Amino acid sequence: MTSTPALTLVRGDITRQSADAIVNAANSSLLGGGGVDGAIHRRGGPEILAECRALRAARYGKGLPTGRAVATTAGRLDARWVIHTVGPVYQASGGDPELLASCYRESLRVADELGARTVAFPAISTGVYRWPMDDAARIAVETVRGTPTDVEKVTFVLFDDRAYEAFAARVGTPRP
Ligand code: AR6
Repeated sequence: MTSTPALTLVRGDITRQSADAIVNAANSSLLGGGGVDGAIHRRGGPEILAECRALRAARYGKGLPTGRAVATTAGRLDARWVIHTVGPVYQASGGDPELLASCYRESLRVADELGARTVAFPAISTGVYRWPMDDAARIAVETVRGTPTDVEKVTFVLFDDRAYEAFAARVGTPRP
């Protein structure tokens, strides 16, 4: 493992990003849903869901556990892989930061297995799963900075100003 990746922030739609791997904020069924998950399956096309179904049948009949990650093709997205990770539901998990950190660590581990060098992440668990944005941004940035990986560039793709500002506050502005 080389070092820790360079961090970039983008405001926008993760399905419009170009990266070796795009991370999906999935649920344990791996069968799709709303938010990022819905957008990825809509734009990526049916190939992704077909692989998710095959993974379920082969290995995750009881569901992919919270904090774990697994890869499929990226279908029509401008990426080679989608890495599906299951974020914790804030209330049900008691806000345990380790579970959310695990999503980022496990996604980077899967990215390393694949040989991905650029990875795009959404703000996992901050939508339907209702993790408070500032705390989620802190956990995301600290975890990516603290995880040795061969991934060279991580892009956090933030859907709105509030998310972008929360992540920008954590990443900080580069010193001149
Ligand atoms: N690109 C980037 N970010 C997005 C996009 C997009 N296209 N769409 C939404 N966001 P969520 P979760 C932001 O709900 O909280 C699904 O139904 C959104 O504003 O997608 O981990 C799954 O199937 C928010 O900041 O994921 C699960 O059941 C962040 O992405 C459940 O939702 C995450 O919101 C997972 O909930």
